[in-house]
Amino acid sequence: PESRVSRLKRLLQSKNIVRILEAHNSLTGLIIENLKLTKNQKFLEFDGMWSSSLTDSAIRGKPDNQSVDYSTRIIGLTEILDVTNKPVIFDADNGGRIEHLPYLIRGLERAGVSAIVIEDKIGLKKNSLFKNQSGVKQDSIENFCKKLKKAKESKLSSDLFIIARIESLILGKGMKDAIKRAEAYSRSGANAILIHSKKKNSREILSFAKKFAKNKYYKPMVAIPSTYSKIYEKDLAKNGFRIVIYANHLLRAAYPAMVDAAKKILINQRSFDIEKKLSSIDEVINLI
Ligand code: SPV
Ligand code: MG
Repeated sequence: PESRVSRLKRLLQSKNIVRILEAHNSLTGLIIENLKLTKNQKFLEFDGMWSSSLTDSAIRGKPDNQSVDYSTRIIGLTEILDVTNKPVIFDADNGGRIEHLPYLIRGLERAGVSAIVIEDKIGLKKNSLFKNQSGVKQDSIENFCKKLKKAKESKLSSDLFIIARIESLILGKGMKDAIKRAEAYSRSGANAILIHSKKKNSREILSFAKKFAKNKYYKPMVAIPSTYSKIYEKDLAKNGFRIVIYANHLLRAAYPAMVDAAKKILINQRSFDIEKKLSSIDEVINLI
């Protein structure tokens, strides 16, 4: 676990931008661990995994509102860690109550997580990509900074990253508020700043990046381009983003494929018709 904790920091020292993909179970962890390609003589792979509250909830058929508790998520995470070596960034929602935070941080650190993302929302959690954000509240800057400091004090390893996630743009609080928070969170010890946006294009996120890159308290920035997915990694990197998280894509790829297979078996009342679209049994056996 200790060497895995340090791996993200080492990757950030050696790469322009660190490429992270969502893993919601051991099988998806193995895909991320093993997939290696070359394109135009360039070697390509994912650098690590995102443990997403959304997909961890979805695979359990529950809403992304912390109905799935941390203990359950850590059991799933441990299964992924059992069969992989790449670093993991854990989506900790708002980190829960400040009094409980040290135990969450220590538990995740002991498991081998490299970075923990804590977001500045309070109250019943709603996924940030939901259209209707009514009733969602943002924490005060003062309170959230206390949380960040507590998280920082609780960890043992200096290499474990505490990433502060700003929801100002999601909640319509504006760019000024986002920058003010980024500066405050950075000063409170966040190792990186995740600025979230659900705009269809990257204008908003790049406008934030341009401003924060010039700030005296600049820290590496993290992007989750789920809605503004046209942006290339190189353009994120150019603007000061050091980590890109593809937060839900393996689940979104698997779900329609599974529904389609189930439908075809039902319609044809046999499975022969979908054989061509399936992995062979051999492929599955050899994978594990
Ligand atoms: C997640 O993957 O659970 C995230 C990213 O927190 S988002 O769904 O965009 O809020
Ligand atoms: Mg989440």
